[in-house]
Order: sequence, then structure tokens, then C-alpha cells
Amino acid sequence: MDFPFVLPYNKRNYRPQGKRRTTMLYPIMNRSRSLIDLGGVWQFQLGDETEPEDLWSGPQEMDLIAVPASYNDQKDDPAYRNHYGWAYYERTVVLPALLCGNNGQRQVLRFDAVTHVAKVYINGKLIMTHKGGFLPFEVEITDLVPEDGHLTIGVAVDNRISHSTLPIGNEGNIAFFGSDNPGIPSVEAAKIWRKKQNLPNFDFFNFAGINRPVRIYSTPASYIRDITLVPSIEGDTGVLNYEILMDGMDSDAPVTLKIIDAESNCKAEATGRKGELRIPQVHLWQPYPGTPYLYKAEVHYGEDCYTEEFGFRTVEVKGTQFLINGEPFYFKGFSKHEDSFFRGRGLDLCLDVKDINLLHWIHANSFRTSHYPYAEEIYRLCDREGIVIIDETPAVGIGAGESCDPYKTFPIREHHEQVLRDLIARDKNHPCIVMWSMGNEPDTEHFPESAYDYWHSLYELAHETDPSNRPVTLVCCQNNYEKDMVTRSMDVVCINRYYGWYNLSGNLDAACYGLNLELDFWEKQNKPVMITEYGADAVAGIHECVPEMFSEEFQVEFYKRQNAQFDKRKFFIGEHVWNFADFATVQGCMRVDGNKKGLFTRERRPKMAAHYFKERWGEIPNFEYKG
Ligand code: E8X
Repeated sequence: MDFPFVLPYNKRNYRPQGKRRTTMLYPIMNRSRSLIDLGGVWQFQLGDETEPEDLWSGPQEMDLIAVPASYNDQKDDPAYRNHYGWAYYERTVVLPALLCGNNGQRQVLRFDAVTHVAKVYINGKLIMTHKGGFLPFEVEITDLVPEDGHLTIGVAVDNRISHSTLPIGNEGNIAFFGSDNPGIPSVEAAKIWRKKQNLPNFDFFNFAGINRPVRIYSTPASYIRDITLVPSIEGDTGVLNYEILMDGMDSDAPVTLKIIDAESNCKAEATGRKGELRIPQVHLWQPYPGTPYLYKAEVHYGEDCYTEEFGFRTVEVKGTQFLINGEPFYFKGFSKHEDSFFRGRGLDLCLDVKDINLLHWIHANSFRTSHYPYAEEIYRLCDREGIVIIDETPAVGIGAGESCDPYKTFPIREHHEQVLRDLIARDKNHPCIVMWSMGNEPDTEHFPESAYDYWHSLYELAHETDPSNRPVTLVCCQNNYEKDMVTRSMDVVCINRYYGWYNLSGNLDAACYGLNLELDFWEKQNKPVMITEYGADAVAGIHECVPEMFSEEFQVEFYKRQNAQFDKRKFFIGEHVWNFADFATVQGCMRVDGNKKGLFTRERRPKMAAHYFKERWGEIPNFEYKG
């Protein structure tokens, strides 16, 4: 097989086609912008597979539902938990008079995430459709707000997953009795069991609904549409390249930019939509316990104003090192989930703050947003708290066994490109993000050539789209790494490995042997390598003197043995434990009340392994761990 030469990531050769205009400033309130949070109790009704009409048919005996939150666990009813198809949300609000009519303001309705497909209705009429459950979308509603301010907002939400959604669902959608059910002829059985269901090709519960905030914000008629900040460092000077996009009514008002430091001093100023600013003796954004110093970019355009926080920090892959601000960084932390009791995948700021504090407690410095983009609030917290993020798209589950080439059969590519562009558009200015992950554990082994073509065009697209040109990776499933041509060609090799759990189960001697064979292979590739998942289920409270699988002692032993192998390898740049906390999955014979690989329980109580890692990571510095 003849693989194309892998270009280093700063040499771009891919020009994306047919870009949708994606800009997505986080909604803020200030002197020129108002912000109304529509979180609260909405009305709700489950639907079926019937595609909702373009006219909203109105409530019929609707239930209550809290927004933002997944609907699945808000009522103890299998119809909620196992729903398949559309569900309907509705709420009527009255906007204040000062926001109605022709007052020179634009009103915008913004959804931070609706999982997975949303149809949005205003006063009975369909105004937009959006596919993709983990990124924001918005629509201007200025002309739709009536004089009396009454707005009935209807949202139809589809939770179905398939080969054409991200994450991927298995097709068929019917639990069937096949040859593995001897004695039950499948045709007969299918007559009894015809209920369709989602069959996730991934290991987390398919929580659905209006998972993140819904807000109406206003801007002046001429407004700031987007801000791109590309900070770099020359000696002790911070260099900021910036570009501002404006939109709305024609206006020849000037656009200005001020850089304000953390002590509220103006450090630089410029006029014009594009340019470069220099800040001598710049303070760097450093991962905690360094200081994650943030500056503010204050943009004024006519009557509009928007303030975006940013930091000066560099990221670079050099040889086998991952450099942050020129120093070799060691990733200590987790792959996480957005998951909690009752709320499912719904935004919970209290939980986010708690998790950040637990990350500090355990001396972690980073996490990956496995397996989808998280709510914007967590990135903002991580900017402030100095936690490093690997930001992942929802592309999980691209693979269907040895006989089917997903890259030729799954109609997913266009959507995947869009999601990648939208993710970068949303998150490009965050200093906490140091790398993009295009997806998790696709099949890269059985169809290496089509896998290479697929992932490499996305890889080029990510580099092309990110104005800061961060490193790009793909997180690789345990596989035959000698056949896999994609993983080795990423900027950083990210491997999920379960030696001693899914394979060589319980045998840690054999696990370490297998792991070392593989690490010998990676040593020759001359790339930085990190483990993005490794772990063992442990049910909190199960203790044993002779550690066996599922006990807390085994989980500790599993990590101790494998970490000792990582410590011997210089090219090994980090360890992300699977998982931060126990989390919900679909039920099945492999899962006891969800996935129990957390170092913390789902309610955030530490298992023994959490104490072990607190001690280990307390002794591993952020920089120069491998010399
Ligand atoms: C697991 C994790 C799963 O939860 C995660 O979403 C992806 C899985 C292991 C892949 N990685 O099951 O706990 C197992 C491959 C086996 C060789």
C-alpha cells in the first residue's frame, strides 16, 4: 500500500470547500447587549418518529420539564429513559417593551446545545433546523417579536442516532433475536418485539433534549459578529494578531480594540478590523499551579461592545515533546464526561466548579472532552483555573466490524467537517485548549487506506481552520498498531489501551508485557505519545486482600503497574485516566449500573485510586518531568 507522505502540520495543502459561515461569540451582558436566560420549567411531550410539521401544533397535555437538562431521567418512566424519536418542548415568555419593536436592536435566540436534532418554532412557525447535539446555534428573531412581546418558543428534538449522526448509532434499531438465541426463530420473535430503540455504537448513555442554556440576547443593529485572537510570544513581548468581523446595518463607525490586563490597565490600543498589537513584558498564561494570566480584548464598534478574554501561551510539538510556552509539558489528568444524576448531560455549573476543584485536589493539570464538545462554561472556567484541554468532536463510533468499511458506507463526512469547523469557530480563542481531537476510537485498522484518506483530509481541515494552528490528533482504539497508518501520522499519538482489562483480563504481568511490546513500537516512531484512556472498573466499596477485577485494590494495582512502564519512556508525554468519574451507559451485561472506571464515583466520592493518583501527581511537575 502506498501512503501519501505525511506533511508536518504547519504545511497546509487542503482548502476546504463550501464553508458555512460559522461564528459564535459566547452571549454576554454589558452596556450594549442584554441577555435573558430562558432556563426554567418548560412544557414537554414525547413524540414518535413522525417528522414534525412546519407549523407547531401546540401543547396537548404537556408534562413539566427542567431546562437545561436531559429529559431521560426527569421522570421515572421507561418511556422517558428509553425514548426513540422526537420530543416537544414549549414555553411562552413576554419580552420587556424595551426589547420589542423597531428600537435599533437585534434580538437573537441562542441554543447552546440541543441533542441531537432541533427544529425551532416561534409563535407557531418553523424558523430553523439544526443537526448536531453538542454545539451552539442561533437565529435572529428581531422581526418575529410582536408588539406585545409574546413569544411562544417551540422546540422539537430528535434523539435518534444512526450511521449519519455523530455520535454513531447502529442501524436496524430493533432488538432482534438472531442465531445467538437458539430455539427462538427470529421471524417469529420480530412479530412480538417491534419496538424501535437507539443502539449506540459508543459507551455512554444517549442523554437527549435541551441540554444547555437557551437565551435571548440583543445587540445594536450594527454589531460585532466575531473576534479572532491569535496571540504569540517574541522574547518577553506578547504579539497579538487580531481580526474583527462586523455585520448588520451599514455603518462607517470605526472599530477599536483595547487590551486590558488583569489589573484593569490598558496595555495597547488599535483602530481597524485587523492588525497586530505588541505588549512588552507580557504575562504568560501558564497551567496551574503556574498563573493562568488572562488579558481582556475590549472591542468597540459604533454602539456595540464585546469583551473576550484570552491568554498569551504557545503550543508546539517538537520531536517527541509537547511544548507549552517552550517547555516540555506532561499531561496528568482524565478523559471525562458530562454526566450526572437527574440532569443526564445537562449543564450543571455547581458540578463543573466541583470537578475543577477536584482536578486541583488530585494535582491533575488537564483533561480531554471525551467524547463531544462540552458546554462553553467549562472552557471559560479552565481558562481562569489553568486547566489544559484537549477538545474533541462528537465523532465516536465510526466503525462497524471487520467486514464493513465505514468510510465508504457511513454518510457522515460532510457533517463531520461542519462539526469540526463549528467547534473551532466556537473555541478558537481559549488559551486552555492546546489540541484538537477529531474523534475517538474509529476503525483505523481494517481499512487503513480509506481511514487514512478520511482522517487526513479532516486533519488538514482542522489545521486550515484554526487561526492558531494548534496540534491535531485522533484518539486511537486498542488495535493492531502495526496495521494502523493514521495514528502514527498525527501530531501527537493518542492511544486508548486496556491491557489487563478488556484483554489479558486480570493478568497484570501479561498486561505489562503487552504494553511494553507496544511501547517499543512507539519508541521508534519519533513522536510524542500519550495514553488518553486506560482503566479498570472498580465498584466503590468492594475490597480485597488479593486484588481481583472490580475491586478498588485491583484498580490501584492496575494503575501502579502501568504507570511504572510509562515512567521509563522518555517520549511518553502524558497519562489521562479513564475515567474521572463513574458514568451512565446503556444497560448491558458488561455494565453494572453504568461504567465504573471512575477514580471518583458518580457522586464524586474518591475511590482508593483517587488517593493513589493524588500522591503520584503531587510529585510530577507540569514541565520537564521527562527531563
Ligand atoms: C470503556 C471505554 C469507553 O467507555 C470509552 O467511551 C471508549 C472504551 C474502551 C474501548 N473506550 O469501555 O470503558 C475498549 C477497547 C477494547 C480493546
